[in-house]
Amino acid sequence: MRTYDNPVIPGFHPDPSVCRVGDDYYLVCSSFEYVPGLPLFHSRDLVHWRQLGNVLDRPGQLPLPLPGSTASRGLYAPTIRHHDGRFRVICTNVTSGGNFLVTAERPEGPWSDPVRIDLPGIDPDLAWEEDGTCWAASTAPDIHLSRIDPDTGEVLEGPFPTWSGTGLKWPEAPHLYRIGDWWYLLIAEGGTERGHAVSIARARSPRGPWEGAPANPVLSASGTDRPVQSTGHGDLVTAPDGSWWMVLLGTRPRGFSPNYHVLGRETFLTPVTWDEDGWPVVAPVAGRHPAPGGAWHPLPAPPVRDDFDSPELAPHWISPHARPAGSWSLTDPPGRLSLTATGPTLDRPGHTFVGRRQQHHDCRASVRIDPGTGRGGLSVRLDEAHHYDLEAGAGEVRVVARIGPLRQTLARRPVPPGPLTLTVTVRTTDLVPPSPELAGTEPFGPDTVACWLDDPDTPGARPLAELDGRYLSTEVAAGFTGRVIGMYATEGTVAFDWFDYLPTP
Ligand code: 6LW
Repeated sequence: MRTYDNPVIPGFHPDPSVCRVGDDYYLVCSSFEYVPGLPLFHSRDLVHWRQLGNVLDRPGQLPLPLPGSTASRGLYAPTIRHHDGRFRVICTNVTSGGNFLVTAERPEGPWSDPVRIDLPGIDPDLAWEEDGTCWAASTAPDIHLSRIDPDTGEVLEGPFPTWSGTGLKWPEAPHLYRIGDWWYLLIAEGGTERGHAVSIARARSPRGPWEGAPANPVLSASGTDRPVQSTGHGDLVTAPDGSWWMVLLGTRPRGFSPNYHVLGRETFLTPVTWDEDGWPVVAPVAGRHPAPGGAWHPLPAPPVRDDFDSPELAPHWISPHARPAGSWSLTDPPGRLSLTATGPTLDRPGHTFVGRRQQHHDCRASVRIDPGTGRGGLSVRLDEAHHYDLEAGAGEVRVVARIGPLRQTLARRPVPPGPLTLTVTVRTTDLVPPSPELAGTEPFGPDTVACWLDDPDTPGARPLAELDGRYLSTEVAAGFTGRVIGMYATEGTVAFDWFDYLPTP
């Protein structure tokens, strides 16, 4: 039997929302403080996803830099729908401006400038009645419904409170669907951490009265030892064969008690069936499931190397807070990514950084860098207060760890002028006990981040430093994002000839 592996979109890709148009599925995720904003994916089978672009990909769609933006602020929980021949994405910029809607004829864009909508709270959703009446749900902090004009953003009625779950904390992430003779209201509750759950209610009209499912919550990993935890924030979709599916977020904690997760909240897929009373039965999320029937469209593995020979940066390259013109170039000289420092430290917003999500627990990233007279390198980051940096400049390479209020240089090695290869390897096994006294005890996990100047494959090669991955986990740093590995400049201009990222066995 054909199977698929979860997560279907690994790495920090939370709050997935999906729609189907014919045989094609489109999915968007939250992007928080990173730009470009709202990654948009395409699939023909719900399992294999390719990033088409980003919904908010040009100045003018967002106030940039996101004013006052700090880690895990910015863009939260979009919903994507296709109605009347147009794609619509509704989302919240929690840093400035609140709720807004953008539209496009084609998912590749161009997406419109945002239309502001005065909805309360976060996690907005869109649904239409057959006569064209448009409903927007949002979380404020309970679930509210408003009747809106999606073209002008005008609120025509409401907001009024509606069904808000079974009493678990943080009812949020509403999605309203017309299915058969019922309206269903799917929500998340329990908080986005280990208590996360999905619950559902139904009514004959969006105005209620709502009746909760007897089996609520219909999905939760809470209190289990399943490898996928924190499951919630689901969105439903049907396949052309009539089968039902839920995309949702989950985490993959690792290590000894307590567990840590380092890749953020990822996008998972799980099958849904309906019981005889018309309630959905959501399969607990596993690492592997029987695949959807029908179409099957595997994609080639993404290239390991980006040579920076294209005229544009690929859509998976993201930057925290802003990527101002003048801070980066693919043409000066051509075939390289040149980064020019906009701030002197990775410890505060306003620095120059271009990275990609770490998507695998075991992986390797390398760059060929010419620091010239500048300073820059390769960094694994969760936010400004949690990052490990392998940095070249002023005739040396050094490893710097920033963990909360602490910043320490762990290793230095003199190097001759000219290009260098810097490598970071991440391995699941924690080889570094937190202190010598604990050597030989259980691995504390979740992983080890090693920084190399020498080729790790050379026999006898040793890393400059090995760091405990727990400090780059959500459990330590808090927040809604995950690890990003990237190139940066903190002084002058630094040129990158290529960047390699590969999952390792
Ligand atoms: C999002 C909320 C949530 O707005 O976390 O897991 C918040 N769910 O619905 C940020 O992702």
